[in-house]
Amino acid sequence: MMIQRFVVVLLVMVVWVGCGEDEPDKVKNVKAVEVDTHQGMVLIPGGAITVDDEMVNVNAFYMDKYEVTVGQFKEFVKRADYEYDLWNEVAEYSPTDSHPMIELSWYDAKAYAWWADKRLPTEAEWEYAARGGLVDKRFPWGDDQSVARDYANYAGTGGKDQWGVQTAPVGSLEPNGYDLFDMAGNASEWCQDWYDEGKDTKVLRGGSWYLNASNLLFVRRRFNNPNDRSFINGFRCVSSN
Ligand SMILES: [Ca+2]
Repeated sequence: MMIQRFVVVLLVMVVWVGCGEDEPDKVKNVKAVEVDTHQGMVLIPGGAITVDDEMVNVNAFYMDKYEVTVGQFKEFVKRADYEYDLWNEVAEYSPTDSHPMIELSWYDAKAYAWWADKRLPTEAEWEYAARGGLVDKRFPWGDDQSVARDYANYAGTGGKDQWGVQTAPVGSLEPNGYDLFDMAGNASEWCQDWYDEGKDTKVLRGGSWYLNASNLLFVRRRFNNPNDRSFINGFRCVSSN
């Protein structure tokens, strides 16, 4: 009599363990899979730009039209089993799923971007996109500070800016020349680059709902320790493919 052999097939779940340089350690699940990876993004043409006194050539890339929202980040935390528990703090200034995600570190932003198969913009990419095709202007819409509240939620209220002590739902104000919303004001946006040579702080751009109009100027570059989670800092993603 033949001895029947039972072959046990083990289905092994492949879990990323952070072996690649761009894979955040805390992301425990697989990446999001979208049919159209450029959904909600706009194509930014390449070109040259001078940032922090350095001329940089920027290749064409896609950028999120809107800041990453609370709803999108919740979806990431749930599906990627990501460790995050500051939802009460988030709700204080970004009360609905349509508001920009805030209270997140550079590492949190980086983890989301990796999961979404995107990345954080370099500072040059961020500013090139924020300029919206205009040359040598002070703000994303031009030089006229008197119309700032048409384009930006910053400290105080007036005109289209109806948000005094909180972020506005993303896309509430006018877009720039590349159809990007909130490149000035609302959440400050984490960039990929280090701000300082000692690599202690990361670049943040775009001013914020909490800061005054002068922070919307391109010359105003902000920075924070990448571990800081602040009520004014958020992000958006880009993609090169
Ligand atoms: Ca405001």
